[in-house]
Amino acid sequence: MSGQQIKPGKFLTLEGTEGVGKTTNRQFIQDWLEARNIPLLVTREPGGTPLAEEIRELLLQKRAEAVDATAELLLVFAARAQHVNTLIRPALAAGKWVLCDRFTDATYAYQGAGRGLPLNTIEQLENMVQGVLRPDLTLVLDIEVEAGLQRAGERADLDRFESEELAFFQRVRAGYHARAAAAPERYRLVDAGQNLTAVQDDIEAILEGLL
Ligand code: T5A
Repeated sequence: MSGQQIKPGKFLTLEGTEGVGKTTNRQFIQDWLEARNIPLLVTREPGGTPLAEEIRELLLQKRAEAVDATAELLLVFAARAQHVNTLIRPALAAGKWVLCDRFTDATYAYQGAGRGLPLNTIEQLENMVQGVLRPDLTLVLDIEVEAGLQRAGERADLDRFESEELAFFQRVRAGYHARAAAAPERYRLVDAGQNLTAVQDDIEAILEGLL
């Protein structure tokens, strides 16, 4: 089942480093698509189902014990397997569009570029968990790492990822750039350092192109 691609709906993902504005713009995209009567599931990773949300808590919680990078990777994909097979795939098969706040590109960026795990290991897990399922379009919101962290830091207590050092997020950002450059047909880079109106004008132009 996991190898099958039954996908009348479109699968859109939102990516970027910390505080780049994914949540803010996810709402904008949701409103834009719903105003055009597109049946839509909005979800996020890690998470999206009760079990996957519990795994999200495990991943984000700050803890005294150092978290092994491979353990982190496997938790991310355990959550994703549940999410893909019980929520995303059925929604796409029913003709809905799916808008997901982060997906496997985040794993390549955070666990791959950020933590330094081999990209081919991530690819193997991606194939195992998703079969041939890949997003149709990925918006990478891009901003200087420091500016994004400042936006995120203004809000709440920092989680385990947000507490990483600057160099980690610079590797993550470079990881996103590399993914986008390698497959320009699937990725759209949006300058998220602009004011919100300008960011959303850019996103709207991309969505119009998609329709
Ligand atoms: N993770 C995830 C992995 O390591 N591997 C994986 O495979 C996956 C899927 C949680 C963590 O999980 C890790 C990566 C993450 O560290 P998350 O909750 O999606 O993932 O990540 P966060 O980046 O922490 O999400 P946030 O909700 O903190 O940030 P957002 O959604 O990017 O930012 P948002 O929209 O809340 O905006 C932040 C602030 O900036 C303002 C907003 O109003 C808000 O106050 N803002 C702007 N201000 C000025 N101009 C603009 N253009 C603005 N846009 C937003």
